[in-house]
Amino acid sequence: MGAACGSAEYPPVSGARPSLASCRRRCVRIGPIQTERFERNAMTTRLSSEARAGLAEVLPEWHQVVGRDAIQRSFTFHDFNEAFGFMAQVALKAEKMNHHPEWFNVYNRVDITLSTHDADGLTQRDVDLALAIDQFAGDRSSS
Ligand code: HBI
Repeated sequence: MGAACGSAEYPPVSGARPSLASCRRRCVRIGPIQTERFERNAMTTRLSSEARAGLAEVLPEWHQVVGRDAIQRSFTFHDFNEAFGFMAQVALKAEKMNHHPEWFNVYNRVDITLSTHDADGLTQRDVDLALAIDQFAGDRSSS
């Protein structure tokens, strides 16, 4: 079955979405508690096996951490200034998302591990943050 507004599925299954009108009707009827629950589910529902199968394509530079449900990528910049500028961008984005990286920096190197602690594993939030991080790194970094 497709994801209804307020369902545990995140992201909703494409092609099987309810109409916007029916979604609005439900949300109006159920109210903000349901919306909050949807947000909570998005944060704490671990990635499905289908989503995991697509990870290598969506995030080719990220690797699965051995022995842990987390992904990791290392970045190398020209110097500390560039590495720290990148970290500042990531920090602002992370704070906005209320989703924070585990990271290590020495001089021009930044190692980032992503996992959702509240879910004890990978969620869509990690994928979203990893995509944003890749954009910040752009061509400035080699892996
Ligand atoms: N960051 N990576 C990550 N995982 C979390 O579960 C998380 C977070 N930042 C804030 C956050 N959770 C809050 O919801 C509180 O649990 C601190």
